Amino acid sequence: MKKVAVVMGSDSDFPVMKHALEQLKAFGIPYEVRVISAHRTPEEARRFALSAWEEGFGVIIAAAGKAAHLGGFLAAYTALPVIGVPIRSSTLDGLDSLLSMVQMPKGIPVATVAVDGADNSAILAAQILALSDPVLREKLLEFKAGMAAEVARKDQNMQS
Ligand code: RP5
Repeated sequence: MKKVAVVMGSDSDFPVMKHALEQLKAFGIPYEVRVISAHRTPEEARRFALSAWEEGFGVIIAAAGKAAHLGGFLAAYTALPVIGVPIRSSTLDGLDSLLSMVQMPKGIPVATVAVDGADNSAILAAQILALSDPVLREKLLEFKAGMAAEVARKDQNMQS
């Protein structure tokens, strides 16, 4: 199975992004975690993105806050799908990160999830990898069935 790269702009993003790691672990997806900054370590960001495909990654998850250019920066250098997680790390409550990530110009998409949406970034990565992995597809279907059962249980509780 291809690996997922979970890249964050700062270790201060980790408390949010650990939820993505937990979700990937639950699906049995191999991953690597890196702290790489588009602004503070641009050379390393470029090197990482240029070699990510050959390194065996299938999806890149990029988390960053404030002027959150990491996802777009990596996407500029790779044909891998890049999922962006805007982090709520400034006085603007994450709206700055969201707009920096989601408003990519034509040709360089970053599949942006909600502010601090780490779980969904991992689930979306799993869905991309499942296109060529029937076992992972089964796990995703089980995951969805589990969510449906949980809602049904809550519905039942409301009625009793
Ligand atoms: C962004 O700036 C990081 O992704 C982080 O969300 C934010 C603050 O970084 P630190 O100053 O805490 O390292 O680049």
